[in-house]
Amino acid sequence: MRGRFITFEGGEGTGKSTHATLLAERLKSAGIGVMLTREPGGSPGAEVIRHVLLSGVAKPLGVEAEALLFAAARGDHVRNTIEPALAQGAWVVCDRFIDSTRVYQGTLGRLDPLFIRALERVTVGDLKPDLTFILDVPAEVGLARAHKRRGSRVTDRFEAESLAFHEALREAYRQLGTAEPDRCVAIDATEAKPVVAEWIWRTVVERLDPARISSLPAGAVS
Ligand code: T5A
Repeated sequence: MRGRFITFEGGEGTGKSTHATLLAERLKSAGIGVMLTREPGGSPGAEVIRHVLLSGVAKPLGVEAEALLFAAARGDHVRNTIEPALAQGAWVVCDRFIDSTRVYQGTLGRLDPLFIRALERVTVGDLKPDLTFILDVPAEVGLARAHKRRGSRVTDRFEAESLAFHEALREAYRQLGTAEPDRCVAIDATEAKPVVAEWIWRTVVERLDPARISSLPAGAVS
């Protein structure tokens, strides 16, 4: 049986990595095979492109070129990590995916939606997340969390954008969630981690019924 595909989206420091990791652990405890991965990155080729993008060296090339680089990384990630894992029956939990390009390069970068859709067609084809969590916190809260976690390390390419940019990002994610309610669930991530984790778990149980998978006879998930 093919696995399920869950993605985490939201602005900087909203808790995506934290909750993707907690969900992956909980699914494993429930007896489900899990692949925890991230974008940009998640495959050896895509991790190289991640470095180019987050260091900011590609910024002078323009937003269109950055979108092409995110797409190149995504294509490699889908082919070499996500698709093989789903085909083997694992559930894939991914920190960022297509919605990040839609919001950062599409809405905020003002790239033509037709161009963004064309990139999606080439990189992901028919692959769509079964469930997407959009973690929502005020921009200043997310940035403060990201800064605290980063410590003395250098701010990355997108963290360094203005507060107005991050507020617009939050609004763009809200609109995206409203536009696709069957796939996207917005989560108030200002609450304490255990509370947020429990909301996420309940949503997964309601929408994707992991108990049904883990109760299949051994060998049925492969
Ligand atoms: N990008 C990416 C694009 O522009 N286009 C694309 O197509 C793609 C795929 C990726 C960057 O690339 C851009 C978007 C990004 O700018 P990244 O380093 O992967 O860069 O950065 P982010 O994805 O933004 O990840 P962050 O690490 O900044 O944020 P997270 O993952 O949302 O936050 P997390 O979990 O690391 O938490 C941050 C801190 O807050 C604490 C955590 O313990 C941690 O210390 N925290 C909480 N504290 C209090 N209460 C809670 N509920 C908390 N939850 C977490």
